[in-house]
Amino acid sequence: PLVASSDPKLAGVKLPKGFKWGLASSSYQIEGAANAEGKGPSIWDLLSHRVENWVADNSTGDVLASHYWLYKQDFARLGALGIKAFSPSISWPRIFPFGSGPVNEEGVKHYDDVIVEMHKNGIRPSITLFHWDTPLALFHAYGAWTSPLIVDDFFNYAKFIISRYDAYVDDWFTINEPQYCNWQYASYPAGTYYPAFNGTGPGVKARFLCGHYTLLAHAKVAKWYHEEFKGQGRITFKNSGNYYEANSTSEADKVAAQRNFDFSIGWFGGVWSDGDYPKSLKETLGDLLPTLTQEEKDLIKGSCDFYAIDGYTSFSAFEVSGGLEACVSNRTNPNFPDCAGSVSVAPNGFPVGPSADPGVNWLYDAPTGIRGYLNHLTKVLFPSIPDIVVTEMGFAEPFEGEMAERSGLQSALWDLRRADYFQNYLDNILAAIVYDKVNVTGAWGWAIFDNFEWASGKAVRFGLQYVNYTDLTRTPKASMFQFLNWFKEHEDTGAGANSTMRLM
Ligand code: PNW
Repeated sequence: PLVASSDPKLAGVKLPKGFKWGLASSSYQIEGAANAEGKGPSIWDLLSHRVENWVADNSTGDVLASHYWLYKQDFARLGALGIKAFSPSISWPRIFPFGSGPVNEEGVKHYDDVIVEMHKNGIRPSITLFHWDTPLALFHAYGAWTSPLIVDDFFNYAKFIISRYDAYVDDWFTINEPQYCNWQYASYPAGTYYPAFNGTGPGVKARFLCGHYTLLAHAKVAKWYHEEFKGQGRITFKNSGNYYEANSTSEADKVAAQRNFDFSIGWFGGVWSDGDYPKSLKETLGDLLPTLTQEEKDLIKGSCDFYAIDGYTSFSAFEVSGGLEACVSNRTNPNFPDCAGSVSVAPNGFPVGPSADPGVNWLYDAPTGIRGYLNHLTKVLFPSIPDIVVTEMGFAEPFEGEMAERSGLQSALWDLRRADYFQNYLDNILAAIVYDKVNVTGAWGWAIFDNFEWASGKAVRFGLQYVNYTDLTRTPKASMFQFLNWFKEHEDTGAGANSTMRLM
């Protein structure tokens, strides 16, 4: 390997048999072809085109890597590299240009062929149904995710896709990261993300309505999948969550760490307990948080077959300035409603990575954080989780300008920081499995190649392959080989008892 392992004792130690691994991305971030073959607009077409500075470099998803046109060569290359699983998302407005109503047959034919081509190249699909590209028509019609009407529109779309492709798909992810109903991401204020509503005070309500109907939409699809359709695969949603370590041993910092968990993954954690929202959310939000009926709680409870965590990095949590009490009693406090401070600094003195975003430094190369998180999630936060999959992990490079100064393409391909990130994250996932007995059954790298990084546009690159946005060539980076070599060393291919070395 290019980069040394963080734990030499893990050399040659095997993953559990059947461990699922591959690369991921999402429709709006890679497809391009934004107006092609009958696709309707999504909120991201509007935001990137019509709202000034929504995207830092003013780029749009119109062309990008043009995966919509180049998927055949993308899958041929993936297959040739030996990657056996890919997790894309399907664009809802390509299937239903108005969000509901008439089906766009050209879009359907496209995804038919995408699934066929993946299988032809030995690549197993795990598919996300919604990765933030809300059909614009639904936003205009009723405010999309802030309205109960979205539940049935999503349900109909999901039923259509799952009925058609279930036999060819391993895992269904209904929703990507419902946490972004409320969270701040990049330079936007909280809530401007896929609900595309923001605001403080009463505006917070829209963010929690968004979470509410997202969760109910997921749960309705999952119930149908299990009880009526009796699907052959597994279904869940992807959580956005980072690991929070209390910044000190003080009680206030410990409370802050727990509040950070509550307001991120805890918000949707009722799946693993009684179906309800956490007490801290109810107490702090009061009338801003919708109430779940007993029937709804029963629907939510148990609606995921496994836990999916997009766990990129670690944060230090600390008491918010002015104290918790003052913050929770003032709805216009900028820290409301979580009222817990956190900064993404590598908790144990790990190297600081380049910023992922022009507004917020959130992504640090803190590999032991993922081991701590996997333990905390399955042993402390949600002990009823049967197994856990890291559905996204990855590392961003500096911006184009900065990269050009560091000699452009050469440094982009020789991405040793990202290679180091994957080597050490994967080692720590393996350590969680073999040393701590956490039942981790899969890990996905983000991203298949450089893609549209939302508010950062094309300037922040997460790919294991470099995309030249002028001639659309793709080139594997050093991190791709590091990633592949890691799995070559640790995958249990079942080639006979003697080839399987176990640590304990
Ligand atoms: C995920 N954070 O978002 C999304 O699912 C992807 O679409 C995105 O490209 C990828 O991660 C990289 O950013 C996140 O601030 C964005 O902790 C921000 C955070 C986490 C996940």
